[in-house]
Amino acid sequence: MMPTVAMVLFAAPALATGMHSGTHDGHEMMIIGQPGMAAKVDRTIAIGMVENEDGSMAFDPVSVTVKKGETVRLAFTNEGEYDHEFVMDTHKRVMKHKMAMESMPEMRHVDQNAIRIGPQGKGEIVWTFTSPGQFDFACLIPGHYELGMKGALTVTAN
Ligand SMILES: [Cu+2]
Repeated sequence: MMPTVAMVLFAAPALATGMHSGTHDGHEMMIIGQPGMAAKVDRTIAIGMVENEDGSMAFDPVSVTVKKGETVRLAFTNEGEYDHEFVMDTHKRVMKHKMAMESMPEMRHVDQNAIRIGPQGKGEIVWTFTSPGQFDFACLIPGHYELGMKGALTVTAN
């Protein structure tokens, strides 16, 4: 397990300014976890972003299972001809983010739990999963979710 040093660092300014608990400089403590250190990576999971001939889009694989405390390199390959993104969060927060993206289509994620990748591009997120539970991942570029770009992320307790 990673020590929760960030939690301590975030607590004081949040209280001092009356900001929403856990928010500091636009970064929130997320229940799904926190950015991990490359040196601590336990394993790599390759995730493709795929455009199918029938017009549907998908992640490959569509479900990912990790363990609480595990640091994983999520290695993305955009195999298509459009930009795609990956965001992982609670279902509720993914849906909230989806609505924001639909009202501001040019919005770019600056969140650490998200990445946007151009056609034929590659990218990665190194992440430490800190809470067991059921989470979503999705591409929230307008229309892509409906075309199939969503998946399930399970964090097991051990
Ligand atoms: Cu997409």
